[in-house]
Amino acid sequence: MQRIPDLVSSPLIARYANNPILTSDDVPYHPALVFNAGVAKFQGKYVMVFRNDYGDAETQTLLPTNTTDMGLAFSDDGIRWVVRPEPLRLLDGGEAIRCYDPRLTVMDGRCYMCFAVDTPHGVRGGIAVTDDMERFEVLSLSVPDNRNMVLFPEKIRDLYVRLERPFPIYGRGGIHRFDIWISGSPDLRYWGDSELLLAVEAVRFANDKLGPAAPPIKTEKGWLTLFHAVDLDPARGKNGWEPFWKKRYTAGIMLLDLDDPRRIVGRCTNPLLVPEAPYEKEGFRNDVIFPGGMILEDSGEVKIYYGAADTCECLATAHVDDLIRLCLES
Ligand code: BMA
Repeated sequence: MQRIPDLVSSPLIARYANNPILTSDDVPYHPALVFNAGVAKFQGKYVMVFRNDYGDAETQTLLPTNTTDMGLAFSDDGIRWVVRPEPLRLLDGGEAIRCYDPRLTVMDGRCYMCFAVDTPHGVRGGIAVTDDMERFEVLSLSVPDNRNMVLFPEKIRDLYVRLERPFPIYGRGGIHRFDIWISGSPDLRYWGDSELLLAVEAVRFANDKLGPAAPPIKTEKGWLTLFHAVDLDPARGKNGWEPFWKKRYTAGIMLLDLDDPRRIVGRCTNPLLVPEAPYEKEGFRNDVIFPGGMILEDSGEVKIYYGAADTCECLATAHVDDLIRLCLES
């Protein structure tokens, strides 16, 4: 495996000065970790669904049962959040052990949520829809192992489109070599026409796996699309709360063709955001940036929401024109 050298964030992106924007202290039911949120503008407010993991931050331990659920928060400015007193109820019964890593897409006035579901028979990718952020109807669950699904905010050539990240262990030689795929559906329930979109070996700051990040946003030049990229370095050893953690998660950015998102129009060859701030470098898992939400404001500002160190939720901003230029010129 090729070791990836030190990386730096693009100068075109700025971290919000008062990061993190959401931590476990903001959540009334006391999770130990709050991270990997999906964010959207819905019914006149910013809405956020975030991941909660339970345990004890003082002793740096999680509950042995790996207890995880998702919480809900609302905001008027996308920065200061009011958290709902109870976590969401999504899948009760069946094989679901836990649901996590939500991504939100507003389409035709409804809010869709993609999420991962752990089951005893593998990880499934779920898609649910809500009209009130309280009752969710689950529309589909993939076969295992699949996750990191994100929905485009409109149909393209009459089909709904999603990005996803299956985990083909057997077919990739028994090691982590996981890529981003794209699929279409007439109804958000039956998915097909699946194709490889971006392979891990094409990204020079990854040597392990890739995954879709926030749902793409529409721009004049194409679908602006974030992804996460993972590199592994066996020398990393003890890192974070666990006995060892050898991965680093960075964020990359690309532009997909508006009429045919299976075509990459441009991609920045360097990462957009790399763990550098203390809240990204140290936490439950050190050196993790995991974007799950991206909002294009009328001013041209793009808000990027990301989980930092699997511990808290953060915000970074950039101008949409700069992000497009990064994709087209590097
Ligand atoms: C991935 C997912 C994310 C997590 C990341 C870093 O595989 O489990 O939820 O943020 O690892 O630990």
